[in-house]
Amino acid sequence: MKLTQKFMATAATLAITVGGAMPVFAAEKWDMPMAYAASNFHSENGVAFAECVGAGTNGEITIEVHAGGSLFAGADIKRAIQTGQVQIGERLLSGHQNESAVFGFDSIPFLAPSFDDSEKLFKAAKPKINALLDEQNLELLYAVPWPPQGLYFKKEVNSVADMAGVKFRSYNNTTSRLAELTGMLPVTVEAAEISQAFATGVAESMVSSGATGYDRKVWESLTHFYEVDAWLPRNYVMVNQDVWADVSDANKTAIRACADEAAARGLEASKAYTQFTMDGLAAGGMTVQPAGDALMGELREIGATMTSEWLEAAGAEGAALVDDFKAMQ
Ligand code: PCA
Repeated sequence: MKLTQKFMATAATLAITVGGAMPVFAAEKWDMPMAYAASNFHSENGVAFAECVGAGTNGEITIEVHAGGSLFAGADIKRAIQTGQVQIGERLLSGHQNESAVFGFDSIPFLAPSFDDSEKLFKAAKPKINALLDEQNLELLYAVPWPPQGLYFKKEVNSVADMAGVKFRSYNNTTSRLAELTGMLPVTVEAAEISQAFATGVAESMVSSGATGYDRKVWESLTHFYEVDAWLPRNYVMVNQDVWADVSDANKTAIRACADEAAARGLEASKAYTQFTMDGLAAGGMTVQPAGDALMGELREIGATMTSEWLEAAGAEGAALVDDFKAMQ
């Protein structure tokens, strides 16, 4: 907690204690930036989590969700939590592979392409992720996967050769690398900005879930969505550890219970949103279909290259995580 916040909280407690007969805890308000559209299931889940925390802590901690990157853009949310600019927030951790390659464990092509596999992979990774976040003054509350990742284009694509020179919107190192290996031109754009990027021609392709294309109405600019089931990256809700240390044990228990509920509810929502949003893309006029065999074969080869590159970058920790996951199969 920042000193000013601490001072204000203490002052409020004193005022309440002096003013009334019974000492009462000062109510604390936490700001929770989220990067994606308010209508997206992650954001709706965050709002339900916030309501649960308000009720579970008897109003001692209330959380205000700021969706759509309105308080901090996605890339800035993690640092904002670490440094105490906000108390809590949600971030796609694979966007921080420059800090540790291990953060990219959920974006390895074809390693864990289903919801079941993704849960197992997360279970294998959780101790390592928690240890890394601990070093960064962050406490993980819950994580929810995006639906499986597929490829968006504004033309029919049947092979990697068809992708040459296409401007490709990326959201982390892995997606930029995918662009390079397929001869495309990566440009990093936040999800909140993609409609504009596609409309203005800054980008003309991306790898993402049906969910993000649906949220951003990409059928206004793009024509094809190919189901690839490449990986299921996760959003992580994290709290600043100094803030967390000041939370009473009873409230910690209440917040953890809300977080567990949010993880389960978010997973189910992600599953349900998968088909719903692909249907929505088709209703918007897009061709939605599985990638063809020839394209899938080429993508799998590229995936193998990306897997060995990740294993090299993530070292023994990465290898152990993948082994732990494989042992669960
Ligand atoms: N949507 C996010 C990350 C993964 C996804 O499905 C995005 O495109 O930014």
